[in-house]
Amino acid sequence: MSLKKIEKIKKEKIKERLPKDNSTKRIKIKIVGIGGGGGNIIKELSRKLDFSSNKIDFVAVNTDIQALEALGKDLKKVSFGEGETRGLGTGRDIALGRMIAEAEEKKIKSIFSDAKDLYILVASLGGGTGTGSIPVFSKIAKELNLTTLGIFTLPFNFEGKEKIKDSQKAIEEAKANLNAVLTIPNEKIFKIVEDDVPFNSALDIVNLQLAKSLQGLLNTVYSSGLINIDWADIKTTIEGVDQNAYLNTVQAKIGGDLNAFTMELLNNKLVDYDFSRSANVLFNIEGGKDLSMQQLALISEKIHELAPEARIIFGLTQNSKLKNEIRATVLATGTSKKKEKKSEKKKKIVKVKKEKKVEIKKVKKEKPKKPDTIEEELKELEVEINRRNAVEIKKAEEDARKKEDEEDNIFEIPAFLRKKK
Ligand SMILES: Nc1nc2c(ncn2[C@@H]2O[C@H](COP(=O)(O)OP(=O)(O)OP(=O)(O)O)[C@@H](O)[C@H]2O)c(=O)[nH]1
Ligand SMILES: [Mg+2]
Repeated sequence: MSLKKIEKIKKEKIKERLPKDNSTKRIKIKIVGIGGGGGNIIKELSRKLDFSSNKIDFVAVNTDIQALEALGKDLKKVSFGEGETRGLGTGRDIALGRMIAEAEEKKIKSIFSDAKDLYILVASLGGGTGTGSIPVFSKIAKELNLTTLGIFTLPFNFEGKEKIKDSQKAIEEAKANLNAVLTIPNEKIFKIVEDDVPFNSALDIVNLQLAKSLQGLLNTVYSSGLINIDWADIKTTIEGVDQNAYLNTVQAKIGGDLNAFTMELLNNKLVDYDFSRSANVLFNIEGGKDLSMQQLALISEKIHELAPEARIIFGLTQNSKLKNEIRATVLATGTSKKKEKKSEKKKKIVKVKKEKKVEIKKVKKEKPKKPDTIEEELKELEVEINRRNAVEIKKAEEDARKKEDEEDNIFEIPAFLRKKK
């Protein structure tokens, strides 16, 4: 066989291995920045991420026209509630922000009308526009059956407890209508920088870190890997409702301590998330030609050890730009069911105990005394019957709890052993 022919066969073989419909290239994403902080973050993202090939659309939404203009010409902008705020922002009025978003339903629907695969909502909470709008955006996204990821920052502690509470409330409401939500308390910045860092630089560091992680995630879908992660994998990871999310990207020189590298990957200090309770973990490793399966296996084992309940999806991508370096990205979501069940059970027990305490107090109040009349004697008899009923109810509840525990134990046994039992 001639050399030319061998080359031709080689090329055909490589072609065969690539995804036929080129599906990884067709994923369309829109990132919507809401309010001042949301706009700043997507500006940082648009600088970092490649959107020249129309893969990612950015749009900034605000009630503050000056803030929108400060984002430059390249970002698409939508102004909200000009009639109400005269383009000056809500002045941290959450109720006003919400009212405006509700009145701008048409504009929100039009932002969502371009049939993207994934819509990412980004806002810094604590002000009026972002905090008031995210529950409205989320509700409309759910009605339109879109796949969504929320990325929200919480205010610094020094901005006041009230603001943090209002922001958390808005996140809870939005989360019920989004697939997954990544929460970054701005306060966590102090875990990675000195306390005396200027306010604006602190915000920039948070924004930059977030941009890096999102870049890592999008790299995993946009480049076809040796072991390929595609849109379906990401969709599986974020699908569901009311889930917390975790995202991180780290890069290091090859030959270093891979264990420490993995620990850093799984410990993004800015994100509010309990990794050990992950239900889904997706991770991708990028590296040069010398990327090995062993590295993949080691990271995978560590993830399994730290998040034993998680379903793990992994990918391996060769990236010729990474010379002597390795980069890993992880996206995790959810709360593993088993632990959730246990915590729910705990809550139930606390509730039953509380009810019991009230019952006991009631019974104690009814001190026995000698009946004078037949009516009083009958009343006493009734109390006695009720007391017995309470004892019977308590016993029935205890039996039910025991049964529940037994059932739980059965589920801890793997399926094939359960059958035997
Ligand atoms: N991480 C991060 N947080 C920011 C940024 N800008 C503001 N924040 C935080 O977000 C909170 C809300 O500020 P804005 O985003 O300006 O508020 P808004 O949604 O525009 O609302 P109003 O201006 O009150 O209508 C602030 O209290 C800060 O904690 C930013 O660029 N990055
Ligand atoms: Mg503002």
